[in-house]
Amino acid sequence: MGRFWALFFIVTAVITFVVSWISPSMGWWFPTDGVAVFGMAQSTLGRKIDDLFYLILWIVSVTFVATNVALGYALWRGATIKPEEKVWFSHGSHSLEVIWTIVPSVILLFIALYQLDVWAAYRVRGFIKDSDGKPKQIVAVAEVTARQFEWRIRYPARGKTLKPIPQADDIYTVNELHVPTGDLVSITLRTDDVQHAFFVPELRVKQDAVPGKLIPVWFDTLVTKDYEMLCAELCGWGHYKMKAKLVAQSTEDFEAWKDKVSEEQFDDGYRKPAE
Ligand SMILES: [Cu+2]
Repeated sequence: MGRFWALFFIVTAVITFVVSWISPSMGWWFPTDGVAVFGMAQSTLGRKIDDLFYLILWIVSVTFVATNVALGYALWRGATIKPEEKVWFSHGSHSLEVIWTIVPSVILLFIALYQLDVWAAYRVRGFIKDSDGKPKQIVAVAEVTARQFEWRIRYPARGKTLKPIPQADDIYTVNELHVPTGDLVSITLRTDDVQHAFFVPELRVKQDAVPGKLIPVWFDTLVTKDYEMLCAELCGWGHYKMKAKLVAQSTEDFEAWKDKVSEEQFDDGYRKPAE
């Protein structure tokens, strides 16, 4: 019976390892572009975040294999030991304790320092640079207001910039955020009631909407398509209804779409009678 349990735990570890390593390419992990074996996010910053995730996957894989080989060896040795064999007891090892305290500390400290640049680019304006080293221009496209249970979006009229206070010619949509592909765009995130969270999984963008706060969130999109836009905070009974759409389109299509919505919104229904 001892051999059965030894094998059981060894096989479990092998399956866990294999599943973890094929997950990214099978789409069981994060949604990706599906191109490479290790698929990537569809935004520049998202790709940097993915690099961090893959680095951590490497580190935990090496640790997992090392500890599980030792565990498997101990289990198998214990299961196959002959009755006449002398058992060996350990009462702890000071050097081992020191090693497995220092090594994880160094690894954690390394990750903490290594991710600082990505964190800064994600959170601090001016940390995203152009190819010539200048801070990249961020285009404020819209104000996104979460409420139970929908997203209300306010855009400035064509040729105008987004103002903190609603303007007479602003354009409004519900559950559909349009952005121009390729541009580094920002939204101002707010909430009308409880705490919500703006989440676009394919872009690796996630930000809580906190009552009383205006929070800028910036991201770019590498592909022209519709992305899933979700609420990632259990905000009430209708939380599931906050599944919306982020439409990334070419700048011309974006402007044309704005014109169309503006025309519909300000149409007073009056039609000149035919002569
Ligand atoms: Cu919500």
